[in-house]
Amino acid sequence: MAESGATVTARLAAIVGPGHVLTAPADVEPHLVDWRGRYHGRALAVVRPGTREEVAAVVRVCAEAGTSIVPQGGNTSMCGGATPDTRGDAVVLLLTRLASVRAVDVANATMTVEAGVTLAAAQAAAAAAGLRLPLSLASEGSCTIGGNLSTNAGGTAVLRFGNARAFVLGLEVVLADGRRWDGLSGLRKDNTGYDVKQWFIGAEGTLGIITAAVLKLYPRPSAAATAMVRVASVERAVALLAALQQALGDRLEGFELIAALALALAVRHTPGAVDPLPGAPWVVLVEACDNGTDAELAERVNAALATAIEGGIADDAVVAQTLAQRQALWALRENISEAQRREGPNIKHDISLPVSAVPAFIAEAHAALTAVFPGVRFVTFGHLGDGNLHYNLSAPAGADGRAFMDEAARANRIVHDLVHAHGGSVSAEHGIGQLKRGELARYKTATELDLMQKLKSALDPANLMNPGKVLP
Ligand code: FAD
Ligand code: 2HG
Ligand code: ZN
Repeated sequence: MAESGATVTARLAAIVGPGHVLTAPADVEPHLVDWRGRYHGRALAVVRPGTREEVAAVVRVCAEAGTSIVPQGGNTSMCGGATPDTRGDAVVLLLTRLASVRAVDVANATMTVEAGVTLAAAQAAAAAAGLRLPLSLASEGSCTIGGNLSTNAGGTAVLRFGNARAFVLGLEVVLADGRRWDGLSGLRKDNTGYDVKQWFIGAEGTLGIITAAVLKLYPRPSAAATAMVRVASVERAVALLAALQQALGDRLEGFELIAALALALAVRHTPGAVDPLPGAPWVVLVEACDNGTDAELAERVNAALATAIEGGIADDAVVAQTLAQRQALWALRENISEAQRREGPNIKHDISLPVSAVPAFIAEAHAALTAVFPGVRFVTFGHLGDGNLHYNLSAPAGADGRAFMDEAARANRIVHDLVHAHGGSVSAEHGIGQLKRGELARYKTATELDLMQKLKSALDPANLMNPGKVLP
């Protein structure tokens, strides 16, 4: 017979201490709603284990009681991945007390971090040891390593360093039955059979709980340069990417496209901000890093941009002269999500395409959406260097934003069918969560879905790990 909720919470309190089993509505509430405010769930309790042993013991109790578990880190998911459903019988497993950097191995250029360490804290720990963790997201002050790995997060330096997956050398996981797998290897080479850690990266908590990871670190560059470049069209932005890759090689770390409307929203909602290139239809934010001096790198970037302007690829550019100016340019880019949230609800599309297909996709999607939703506003921005756009839609000016959200399914169909037709993906970096399960059913092959389902059944036969997420 299933245990009562009260029995389960009492058993959990015996493991983590009563102060770490939250049931009071005011304590639980922030963990039941997602960052975008799209989903609102219920839960038996929010449980906050403080060690990997406690995580394992909590999972064992839940497995015995048939209680499902929703892992949560910083709760910054863009697709409701860390929000429980409305049944109210799951526990939210909050990992934020697993917050220690266990070790930094400078000679091996690795760090061992627990799942609840924020990305910003992990970056700071690497920097304190003279190294660099170049995974970078606007949410880095609150998102956690466990969440980053579980979503295989992307961000603004993927062009050079890859997604979160690329940083992982080892993983420590609590399995659905409560067993612990210690795979905290710091090896760059290890071909001893299946690469088990990969199963849990990007699994969004549906296969097990990540409790710690060994991450690859990089040397710290001594010079950085940031520029904002005005381009007349997306075609020109794509041409600029090729030109800067040719001119700067590996020094090019970030290449972010921003449409006029997205930039205007960021300017409006960023205190003290000014538009550096007023009237530009599109801008590109360029980030370059190198050894040597800032002045040498700035000269190289300036030369590359001058050539692009002379060649008619770009129209104008501002190159930051100081750290404060670099930060101001990046603040505009990083504040777009928050600015768009303040403007009201929006329909997000986190899509990726071959870079070469981006201009045609944008033209076709613009025409198709405008025909169905006259006046729809395109808040397009994203990581063009990776072919990843945040192709976000806001309601026409003056229209009811909530009513517009009711059109999400129709808008998604137009956008995602076009993405699929161009050989793209309907989730580039944010994952599936509960937002895109239906889309997965539509765009994945039956064979791929069957393999995913088989892995899920093998690792979580009772379907207790983050049920209702990812799999259709
Ligand atoms: P949560 O939101 O708490 O959880 C995310 C998923 O991982 C859920 O499915 C959850 O169940 C699971 N999970 C969490 N911890 C664990 C664990 N220890 N073990 C197993 N499963 C776990 N994303 C990008 O990729 N690129 C960006 O540039 C980017 N920018 C953002 C900017 C803003 C302003 C915001 C709000 C979000 C942004 N995101 C971005 C999305 C989000 O920050 C990332 O998905 C991030 O990786 C989530 O981390 P988190 O700790 O908040 O995870
Ligand atoms: C970013 O790149 C994030 O800023 C968020 O991935 C994108 O808000 C969004 O749609
Ligand atoms: Zn992004």
